[in-house]
Amino acid sequence: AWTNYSPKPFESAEGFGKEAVRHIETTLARSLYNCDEAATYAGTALALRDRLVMDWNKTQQNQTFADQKRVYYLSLEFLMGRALDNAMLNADVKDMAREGLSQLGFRMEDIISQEHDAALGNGGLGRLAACFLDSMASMDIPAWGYGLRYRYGIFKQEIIDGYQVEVPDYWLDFNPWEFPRHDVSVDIQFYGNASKFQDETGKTVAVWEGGEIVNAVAYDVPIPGYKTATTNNLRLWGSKASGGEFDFQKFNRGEYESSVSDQQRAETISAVLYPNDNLERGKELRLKQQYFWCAASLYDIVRRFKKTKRAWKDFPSQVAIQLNDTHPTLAIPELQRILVDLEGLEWDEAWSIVQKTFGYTNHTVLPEALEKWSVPLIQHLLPRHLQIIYDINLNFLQYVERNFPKDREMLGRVSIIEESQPKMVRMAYLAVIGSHKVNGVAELHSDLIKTTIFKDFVKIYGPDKFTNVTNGITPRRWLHQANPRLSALIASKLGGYDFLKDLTLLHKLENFVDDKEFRKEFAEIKLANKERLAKYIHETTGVTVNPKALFDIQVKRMHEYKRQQLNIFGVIHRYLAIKSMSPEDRKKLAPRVSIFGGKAAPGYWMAKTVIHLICEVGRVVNNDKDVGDLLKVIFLEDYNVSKAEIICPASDISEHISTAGTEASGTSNMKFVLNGGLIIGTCDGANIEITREVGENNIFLFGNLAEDVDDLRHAHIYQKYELEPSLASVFDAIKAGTFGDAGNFSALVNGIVEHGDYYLVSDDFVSYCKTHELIDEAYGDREAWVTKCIQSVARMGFFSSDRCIDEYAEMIWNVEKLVPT
Ligand code: 26Q
Repeated sequence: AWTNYSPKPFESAEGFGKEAVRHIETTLARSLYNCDEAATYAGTALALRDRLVMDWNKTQQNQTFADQKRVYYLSLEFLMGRALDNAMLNADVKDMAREGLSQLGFRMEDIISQEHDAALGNGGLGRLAACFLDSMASMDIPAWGYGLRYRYGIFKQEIIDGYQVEVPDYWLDFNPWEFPRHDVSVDIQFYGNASKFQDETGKTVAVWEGGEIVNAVAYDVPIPGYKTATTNNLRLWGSKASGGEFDFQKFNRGEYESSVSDQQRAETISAVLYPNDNLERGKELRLKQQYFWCAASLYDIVRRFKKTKRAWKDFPSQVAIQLNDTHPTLAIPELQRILVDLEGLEWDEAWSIVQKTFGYTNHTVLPEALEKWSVPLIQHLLPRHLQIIYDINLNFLQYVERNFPKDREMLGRVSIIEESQPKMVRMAYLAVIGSHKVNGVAELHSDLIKTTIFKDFVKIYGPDKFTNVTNGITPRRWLHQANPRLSALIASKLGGYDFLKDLTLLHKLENFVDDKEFRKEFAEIKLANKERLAKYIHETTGVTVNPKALFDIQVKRMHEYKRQQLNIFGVIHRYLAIKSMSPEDRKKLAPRVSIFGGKAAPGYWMAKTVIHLICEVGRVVNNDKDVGDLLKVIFLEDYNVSKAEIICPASDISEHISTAGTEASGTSNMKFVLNGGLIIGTCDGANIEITREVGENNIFLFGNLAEDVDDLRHAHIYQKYELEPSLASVFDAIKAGTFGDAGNFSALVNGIVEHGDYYLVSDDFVSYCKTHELIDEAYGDREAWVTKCIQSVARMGFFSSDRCIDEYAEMIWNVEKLVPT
């Protein structure tokens, strides 16, 4: 427990400073005379790391000897952001370190910002995995994350002449947070042939031979919990050629080039994160990444289990594996293969172990995001796994046939194999069949998967296999770290920082909603956070924005379903309104800053078009003398975790405006409200539950409901309809070249006017604009506004990722805490 947890190896600012200096002089071999911020960051990180490592070793030793169940969270993405600030706060030594750094002549903020984000993820799914790691460690849950050690994380985004340009993110130059474990390595097989034969006893056995071998090397990252000694492990696999640097035999035969190219081919597997968010694109390398990581992780997990000398039937009482989306689904046939082919278990016994071990989290209902791999590709790369998948399917379909003899159609619908040309393996179905629980990530989403993509499976398995775990965020990073002043204000009223470990305690803030001093301080903090963002905007874009204006922010991956286009059309509508006003009327208007940020997948042309439109509108509006402070339009380059930490505390309104039924949950909605901002949003994902918590008066909802989306889409195709005049005038302005060459945007406009408006922008446009007028009005009554914000913060307790982890631990993993001793 924290109470008998003694901080070592340093206990004072001076002690910390000495440790940092020692590392700068010895570990880095740098003279203090040319010690810059980069070297100081390194020294600080290494000093902190020393104390982290002590707790880490102890935790791992404890977990090994405790002989209780562990959770393994398999995710191809961990969007960690920076580690230093988080590690200092979790160990509760930030103030000490700040003092130590200032004695050395440095400012804490400058040192923290030296660190490169660990950007091993695309967006929501990857950040969720990072929040879960923080919560599991903070709650003393014995858990490991398993992922890939990408040499290049998500690309860096530059905006050049209003267009996105992708720049590689080489982040491993200096990474003090990872520990290479060259002694922990696994050979992973690809390609080759699978065959079956009868052994002496007449039993059928399968062998997988030949092909190529790639070596997986473990890199471990410590995950400290908040105010606990528990420090869990994140194990990332790097790929390298099997048998060392390069093939010496080839080298000696003079085949130098081909031995180097073998090595490069192996290293390619963990070279780069696929930059698609919510889009499935079947490339062989992606499938190789998936198998490489699943196989290495399972080998590791099984090896650890075998050391306990327990019977195989105990495996599910020692191991819970959570699949973060379908990306790790190959772990299911891989565990079956290990148990049957390598360990000699009977098929049925093995399969029962497999099903009890896995849980599967679904993050999407978008058809284009549902993972499918072609049968010929799997046959080529993983011939034995294809056999196993076919056997799993056969058993499953026989079971369905026995139980639903009258529904012949069902067999084709639920088969893991889609009978297309070529045949495809439906990974989501395999994940459902191989798991004991399937969960969605918000109530609406969990209901939707039961009535759409997994409808037949609810009939087959019954409704209890399907459940909901509404997403959450870690209050340590997203309140305490991103908004230290608000965190301190809350602590001053609640009598300490306990709320950071039990976020429901925030409800006590309601007692202070009429407290004048508290309200004033709350409003001042928001303004200070807006000033910090305004400064950042000025430094990075050159545009001056008024911190007193209403900050309206939409930051998230660029995607048509998230509807940044709806937002920018609304901004154009506002611009046209301002232009047509008399100077007197303009004086009555509330000034606004519309802020956008987010990356588009490199091949997603429509998303890039929306970025370009936002930039062009910004260029025109920000330079229009008629407009002045009334409207500014900003596109912030390279949105990532560390930028989110500056952006989220600075919003008055944030936009979560996906077409109803398309956003599984959303998690930035939670970050913005927790930081004292309000939401404009559709009835989608977690917005619905946020509304239930904060109250309808504290959120600005608009737009059509999920249940009406099908009919509306149908109407667009089969009925003639008139474009709303307000949206028509926005399109007229675009077509007139107001924002540069109209041809640049014709596909965007035509998608709505001529091609069915799939995301229903035109259906929601009028209510969207009306709702923004309500927001202007509400913001005019600043006292009432502050009340809404405070009430909202007070009611956000539900959205802590600690609550999610409790639910997973209880309903899905059946795992107990292991409190450090
Ligand atoms: C799949 C195949 C090949 C290449 C890439 C992919 C791929 C990669 C990333 C598919 C999907 C993703 C990411 C999905 C994602 O981030 N989903 C979001 O998950 C959040 C956490 O649950 C939710 O809050 C969001 O609503 C959901 O969009």
